[in-house]
Amino acid sequence: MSETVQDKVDFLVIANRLPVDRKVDDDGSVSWKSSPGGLVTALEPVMQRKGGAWIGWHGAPDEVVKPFHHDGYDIHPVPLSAQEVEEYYEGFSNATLWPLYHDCIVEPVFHREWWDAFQKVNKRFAEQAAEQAAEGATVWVQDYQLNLVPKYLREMRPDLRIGFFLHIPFPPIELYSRLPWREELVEGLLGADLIGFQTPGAAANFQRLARHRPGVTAARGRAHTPDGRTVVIRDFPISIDSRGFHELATSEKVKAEAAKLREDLGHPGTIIFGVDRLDYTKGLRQRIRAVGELFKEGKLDPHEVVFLQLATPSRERVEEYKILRDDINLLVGQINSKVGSIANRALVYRNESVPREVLAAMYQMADLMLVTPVRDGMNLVAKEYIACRSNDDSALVLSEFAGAARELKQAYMVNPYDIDGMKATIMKALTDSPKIKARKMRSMRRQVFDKTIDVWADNFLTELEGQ
Ligand code: GDG
Repeated sequence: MSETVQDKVDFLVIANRLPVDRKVDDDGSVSWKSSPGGLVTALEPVMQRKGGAWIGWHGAPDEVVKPFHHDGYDIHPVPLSAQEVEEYYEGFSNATLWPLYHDCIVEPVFHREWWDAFQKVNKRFAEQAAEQAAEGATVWVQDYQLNLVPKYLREMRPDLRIGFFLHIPFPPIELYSRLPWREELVEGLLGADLIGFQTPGAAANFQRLARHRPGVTAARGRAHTPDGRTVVIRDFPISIDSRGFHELATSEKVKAEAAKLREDLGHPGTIIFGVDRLDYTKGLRQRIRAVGELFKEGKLDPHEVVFLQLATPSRERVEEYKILRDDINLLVGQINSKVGSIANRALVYRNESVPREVLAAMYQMADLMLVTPVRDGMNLVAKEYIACRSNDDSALVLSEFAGAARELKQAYMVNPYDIDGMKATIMKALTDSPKIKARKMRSMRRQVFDKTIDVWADNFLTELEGQ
């Protein structure tokens, strides 16, 4: 395959961020490294097969970066000014849509300037795609930051097949209706041929909303638009590269890392683990409170049990995230000052991001995994734990408000708002017989190894291209 950027391509992915990170070497030379997430792993082979391109922001405000070829496909960086990052990304995407789509856990902020920037940037992404797409190409738009792209792109290039996948939940109509620009956003999505959601519930919420548009009829997963098009509305639960994670977690290097980590934690009999972006949707406050109380009440012994919570820094310039960071620091301090000792902390809290190998080691060594979001589109952490942890004497405590709860039915389910209920379930998960736990783990493993990220991508693209 040629190393130069192609004029037109048959397959395009549009996402807020590119799948690569810039690396500046000591001599000042610039190179790009794949940022290996599940999405990139799933889509790379498809793009290579079809000769595709990825359109997205490169991460540096006020900088224009030329298109380049990377690992078998083209990269088209979309420039954003510092003000656009503030208004389109931190503002409208992460302080308006993110809380609104997560059931208004925190109050969404509505600013007209943010909305203007959101439209402008979405148009820029659409224009870039319209330029790069060959006649009849397939374009796959990712996530809420690009909610308006399907409509803009359809107007520019009616010949394209346009798919949209929403990685986060879609709220009920009563909450969605608060949005001053609700009509425009629904229209935005209806520009697609296929709109994918994480769960049937999210798809149903959108279908109900679409039905309210003048001239639109929508039923049984299909919306018919006034311009005579049919839009398919369906759930496609996302997954992970299960085998990749499993191989990594069972490699000698990662096993050694796990042994070292366990030693660093003072060789506890039981390790409870949680890992999340530091986000108010992830239920960290409730989870830490529940485990803290179990320690304080003596139901968990800090000489025996350690709770390791990793919270990856996220969206640190958005106000609500600053508040959350301070709250969690305080809560952790309060718990550790009452239980355990300096040498023997009950709660080990790390507000940092770790390399993939270290994360795999943590999954591998965790006897009990806590995944307790108050709202989550899917939650990949739950699936990653199941793929990585090879010991059958293990348990996953999972929030019923995570999309993953629909598939990982054998998990110990909790309502994260019910602190007492969560405490009781954690104790049950720790004390159930090895036989019960093994049965649950095996059943969840079957699910996670059966329904992988490739299956997700194949299902979506087959539906989109087969129409
Ligand atoms: C959105 C939706 C949906 C976390 N800390 C580290 C690290 N991670 C990785 C995990 C996992 C990913 O980040 C987090 O994925 P989640 O699915 O849990 O959550 P969101 O970031 O909110 O993702 C969500 C997802 O999109 C996909 O559609 O499931 O519902 O909200 O992969 O492993 N990775 C490394 N170090 C860390 O410290 N290397």
